[in-house]
Amino acid sequence: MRDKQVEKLIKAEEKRQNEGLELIPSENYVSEDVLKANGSVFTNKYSEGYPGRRYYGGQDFTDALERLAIERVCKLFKCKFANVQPHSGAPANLAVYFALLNPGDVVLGMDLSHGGHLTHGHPMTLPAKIYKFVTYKMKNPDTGEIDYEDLRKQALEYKPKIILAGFSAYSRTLDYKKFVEIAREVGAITMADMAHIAGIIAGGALRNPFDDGFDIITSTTHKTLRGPRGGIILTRENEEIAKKIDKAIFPGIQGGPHMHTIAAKAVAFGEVMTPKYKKYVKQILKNSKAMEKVLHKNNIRMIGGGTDNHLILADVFGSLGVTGKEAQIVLDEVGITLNMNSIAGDTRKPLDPSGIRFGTPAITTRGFKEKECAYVAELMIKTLKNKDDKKIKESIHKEIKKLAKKFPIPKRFV
Ligand code: DSN
Repeated sequence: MRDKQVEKLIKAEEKRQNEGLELIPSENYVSEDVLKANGSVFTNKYSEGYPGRRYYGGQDFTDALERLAIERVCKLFKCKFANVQPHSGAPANLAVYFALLNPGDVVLGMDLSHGGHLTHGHPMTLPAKIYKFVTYKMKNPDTGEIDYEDLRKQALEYKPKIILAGFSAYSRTLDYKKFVEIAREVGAITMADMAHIAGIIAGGALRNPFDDGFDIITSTTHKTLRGPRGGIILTRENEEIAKKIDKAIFPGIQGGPHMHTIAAKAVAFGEVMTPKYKKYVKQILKNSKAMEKVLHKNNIRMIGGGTDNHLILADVFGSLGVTGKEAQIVLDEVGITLNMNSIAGDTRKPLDPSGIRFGTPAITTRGFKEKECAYVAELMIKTLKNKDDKKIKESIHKEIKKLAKKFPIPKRFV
């Protein structure tokens, strides 16, 4: 690379990723092929519109590429329609709202402090300025069960146009059938934001909301799907909804699609179709169970009482007297990256909350099995219990580096 300043930063980031362990549950490593497609000459191309109806010339190969990505993702999720143009998860969600709602219409989604996402109605977001968001919560944060009775009550009271299932910090299983039943009762459309677990669903290890009758799924493509940073919107079977969503993406909220990202999405979807990927997602779940077991053994409180998916939300302040921010910093020092996170009913502020959120997608990509994951959980707890002991932290850092070296980040998945 001729730009030495940027090259130096890329190399430094590469070293950080190689030598540390990535436990942020929304991060992962992509294959060399995904990187190659993402850095391909499709970067140079403008393609406003959709296959067969573009506004610029020179679309000899973009149409075939976008059709391929659509065909693959529809096959993976068993749906009829897909829009593969969203630049990421937030525009994907915004586009669904824009497509289906009028200003002031109601969306019923999961409360942020109970695991929902900013784009599900946080007051500082654009959608929250335009539409009305009401929220449902867990009945009991120690079991993670959603309060479906209250969800129904709110649905009957507020008559939402969209009922939204989905999360970024929830570790249990949602009862999609119940969502659909309630939505049908009040005439709402069902939307599942599956950004965190889309890959696990596509790989067959978690239930697909479409199998229970959900209308729409949105997702990012870079988490468990192990693709480029991007988004998708899937529609199970309703063509009218799919057409509205296409219009909402372009020209509604986006201009030219990023065809290089769509190329990388197509490659990632191809990788997700392989038997190897199915094994990978099963192992993600086994690995988070192994970490859960260690936390249980050490009496660390987990929100939801444990995990059914790839992530764990632990109340480190309540259990160890270490705040989420302190935990994030001290774990970073020993080479483990994760993120501080608010927990349900948190009395602390979001920038120094009570919890940490971590997960297994990235370390599973590296080849970690239950044994290594349990060991990492032990090392995490040891670090937190000895957060001011330089010597112990140094020895843990050495262990982490050793593990990272033993399990290099793979470049090929197929
Ligand atoms: N930032 C992503 C996450 O970490 O969950 C979702 O927005």
